[in-house]
Amino acid sequence: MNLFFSPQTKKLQKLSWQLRQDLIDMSYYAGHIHIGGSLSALDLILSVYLSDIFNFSQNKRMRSPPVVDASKRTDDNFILSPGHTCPALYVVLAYLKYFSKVELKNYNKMGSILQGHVSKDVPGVLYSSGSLGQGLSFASGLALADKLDKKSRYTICLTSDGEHQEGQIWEALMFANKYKLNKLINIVDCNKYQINGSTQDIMPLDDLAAKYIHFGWTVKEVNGHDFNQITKMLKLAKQSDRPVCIIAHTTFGKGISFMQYDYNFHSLDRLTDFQYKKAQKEIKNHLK
Ligand SMILES: Cc1ncc(C[n+]2csc(CCOP(=O)(O)OP(=O)(O)O)c2C)c(N)n1
Repeated sequence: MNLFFSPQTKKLQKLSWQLRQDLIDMSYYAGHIHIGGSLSALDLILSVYLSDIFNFSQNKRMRSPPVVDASKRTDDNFILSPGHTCPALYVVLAYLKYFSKVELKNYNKMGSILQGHVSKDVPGVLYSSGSLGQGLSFASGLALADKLDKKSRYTICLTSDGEHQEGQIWEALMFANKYKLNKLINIVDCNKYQINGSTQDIMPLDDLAAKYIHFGWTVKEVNGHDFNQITKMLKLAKQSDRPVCIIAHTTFGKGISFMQYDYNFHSLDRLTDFQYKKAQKEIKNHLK
């Protein structure tokens, strides 16, 4: 057990619970939402954006519109491949003031910029998705372009375990290996569940680390809710001479007792009053 928590780790831990509260509010006020995977992915996205390991300084303020011209962008790239877990990205971007936090309560409602799958119409988002398995290919293309342009930018992609059932993921692995895309980091949110069951029952990934190693990638494994571990691995990932896969072992529905390990919470239409109060109480206990 690691008993040392740096001030930065403590800050991220507190923020993680505060943003979990935002996700729960969205699940109560907003439209249909994919919550199980959003709660598992949150700490990974938080670490990418708020650990000062990567550069996301250019587009931070609402008053400066995001720079979309690739030749002028200086920020690192973040690609969310499983587009249905966009609520986790949106609460982080709202915290960083890419857009107003008020918008979160309109999530997935008619007319809102925040629709149910990630969209590059949202300030700070580079890639729209919903069809699983494609984000890593897009990220590999960005990483190759930066390599050819001799840019020092990193491309961080977040993929889910369920989407590793898509063949295109394995094409991207070969491509990234062929072009030695050492500034490409794929974080796999291994929460072990998907839309209608456990990943193990539906299509087992077996030894995912061994598979990535055979495809020529550097592989690290972490507890995907331990900020010390995640940030340490992200720092190490920047030193690799190959593409890096960080297999993050996460908890589906992390933090809300009745959602954890229950694939029925892959998505939901709205939390009931009882569920909302229970979830709020559980989060408050962590913020005391
Ligand atoms: C190509 C494609 N096939 C099927 C779907 C339908 N689908 C949406 S989410 C999902 C489960 C994906 O697994 P995972 O991302 O691990 O789910 P989570 O952990 O968020 O529950 C599926 C099959 C899709 N969006 N795209």
